[in-house]
Amino acid sequence: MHVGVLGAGSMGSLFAGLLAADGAATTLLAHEGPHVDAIRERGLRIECVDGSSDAVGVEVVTDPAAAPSLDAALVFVKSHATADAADEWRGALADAHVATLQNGLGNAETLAGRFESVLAGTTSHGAVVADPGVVRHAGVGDTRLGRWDGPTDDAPARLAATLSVAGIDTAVVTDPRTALWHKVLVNVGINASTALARVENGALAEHASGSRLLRRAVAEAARVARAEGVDVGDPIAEAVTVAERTASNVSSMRQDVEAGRETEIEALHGAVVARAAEHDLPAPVNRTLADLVRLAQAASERGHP
Ligand code: KPL
Repeated sequence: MHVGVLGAGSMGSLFAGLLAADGAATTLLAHEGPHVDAIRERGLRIECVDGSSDAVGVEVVTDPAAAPSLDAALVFVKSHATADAADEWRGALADAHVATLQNGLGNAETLAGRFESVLAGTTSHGAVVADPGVVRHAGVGDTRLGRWDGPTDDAPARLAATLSVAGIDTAVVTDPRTALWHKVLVNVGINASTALARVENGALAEHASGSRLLRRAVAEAARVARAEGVDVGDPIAEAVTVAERTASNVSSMRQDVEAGRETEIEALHGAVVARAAEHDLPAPVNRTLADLVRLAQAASERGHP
């Protein structure tokens, strides 16, 4: 199975590196930049969770017209870039099973409007691009994926097997929408608060104020998920467990705010607030967190730390 990985951010780099290290046919589809230059020159260095590190050769393609024929594509661009990336790489992805493992709501719908075969799921691995050409695997997590749209076939099972063999344990789920909501509820509990307070994930489990924020944001968003018919289980316990398990992680939203990049706020709290309005539900905590992140993002885009 030839797998394309769309997006050379932390998670795209990690997945492409682990697949390539396992010998799987892998192509990273990305934009030019210092990270891609370094991968071409020196390979991709993966700093593993056990402290070891290895450089692996990864094929990188930056020109959509030069992309090889792909059996599957893992979409890892930031959620706000999904539509543009899908349009840009449409030809390369047209015959592939296109799988989103991105954060947030709405990515699978965006892809399903463009491709025949769409899979969706979640991953809770922690990763960070530590330097150009270097990805640090900050924490081992779970990956789940299942069929979102298209024919019922063994594509999810085949992609899950390819990932699992490469050390990315992946389970096939029959209801990726529920898996996505579970991850969204964890993310709304952790991402905005850690980005705004500039703390590591564990602070939300350790400090009473962090814990209150997490609980309120998750409880509010969970009411929206339930209004959409999703069985969310005990989302507060789940978010607290993830905050504890990823205690030393710098959340992806904090990484984005600190790097002056656009965050995934619209696909997380923004989407929760919009869907809450559709169900006539209040969402003041998520609305406030969203506005604060938008403000922080706007300031950091203008160069104010
Ligand atoms: O997914 C994450 C993120 O940072 O986006 C969590 C689970 C919060 C881990 O950092």
